Amino acid sequence: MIPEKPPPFWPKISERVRHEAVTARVGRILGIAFTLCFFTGLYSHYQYHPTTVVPIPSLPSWGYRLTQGIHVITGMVCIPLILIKLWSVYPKLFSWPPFKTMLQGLERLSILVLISASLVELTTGFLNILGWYPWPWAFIKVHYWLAFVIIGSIMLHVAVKLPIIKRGLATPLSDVPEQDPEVGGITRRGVLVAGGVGAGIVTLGTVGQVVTPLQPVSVLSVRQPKNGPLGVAINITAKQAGVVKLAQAADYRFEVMGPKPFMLTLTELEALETEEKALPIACVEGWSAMGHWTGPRLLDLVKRAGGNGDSHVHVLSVQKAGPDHDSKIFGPQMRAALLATHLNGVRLPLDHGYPLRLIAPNRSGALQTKWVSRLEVT
Ligand SMILES: Nc1nc2c(c(=O)[nH]1)N[C@H]1C(S)=C(S)[C@@H](COP(=O)(O)O)O[C@H]1N2
Ligand SMILES: [Mo]
Repeated sequence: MIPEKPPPFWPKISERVRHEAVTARVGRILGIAFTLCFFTGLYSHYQYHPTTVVPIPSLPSWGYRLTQGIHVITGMVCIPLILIKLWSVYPKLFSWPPFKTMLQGLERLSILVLISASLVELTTGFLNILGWYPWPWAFIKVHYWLAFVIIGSIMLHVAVKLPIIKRGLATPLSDVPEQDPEVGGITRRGVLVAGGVGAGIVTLGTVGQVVTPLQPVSVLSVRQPKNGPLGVAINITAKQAGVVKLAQAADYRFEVMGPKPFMLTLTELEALETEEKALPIACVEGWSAMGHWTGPRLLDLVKRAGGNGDSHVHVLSVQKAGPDHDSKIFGPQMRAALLATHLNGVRLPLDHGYPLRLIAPNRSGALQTKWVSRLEVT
């Protein structure tokens, strides 16, 4: 008598449901998500390295909030999508011998580059959102250059596979078997639903960090945008930045260097003419929160120091080190910026940059320097 085999631990997946019609469709969504992620990423990179030829506009004020929200959400959605895509071609990845012709060998090599670069890009991007950098290399450089490697290998991949992609997209999904009756196990629809639910959870779980009314469902948001003093999140506290004493020092002076340099005490600073603006803080990590900021216009201070609307301003804080301890601003952003003393009608809390912080429209959060003590106008 033949002993009965125990049922398999994993559901058996029929080879027939790994169909090019499925791969092509998942690939199309992945391609759209990656392209959006790529261009919003390039824009974000430009925010940090703008040129005088094309200065960053100040309108719409929520521009960076939108583009960086899209960047982080599309990037996260790529994670479940790439897993389904890999599932749909999985046996092919391990087919043996690795190649029959030189050309085929090169093509498989390019796929290896594409997959590994994408997985590194997505996981490190995700860990960066968590504020965790467990590697020795410079995140931004690697994240930036890998994106080009990926976009290049995607274009190559699409060009090589174009006939199969066309055939796959032309095949109606209803023609693809749901399940191999001889094998049983998980159905094609089952895999797609699981993937769709995964992508949906990721989107809903993060979109609330940009679209604040959806914040309660955003269980995956690392920083809840409204969870902080005066309903605005904190990226780095005064304690973490090591400025608790410096920012509250009795001898604090605000210095403006330029053709006509001047210096103000805290009392003089607080007596300046002010303006109020509703502007978001939009962090590179994807969260953003709206605030009502009040303070003197940067341009007024620049003019008083002998500069004008075309001046470049280096904004420095009492914090002497750290990646975001200073920033540079010019063009429309500079002309629309405030040096805020108040947030939502209240004197700035220490963690939001007391006594003075830069806030400009359509600007990356990391460049909204807190604890400002000095401007250099050129
Ligand atoms: N001096 C200084 N300013 C800074 C930072 C910093 O590390 N040091 N972090 C920046 C970052 S990354 C963000 S997102 C915003 C967050 O501002 P908030 O903490 O008031 O929300 O502050 C910016 N200003
Ligand atoms: Mo940030």
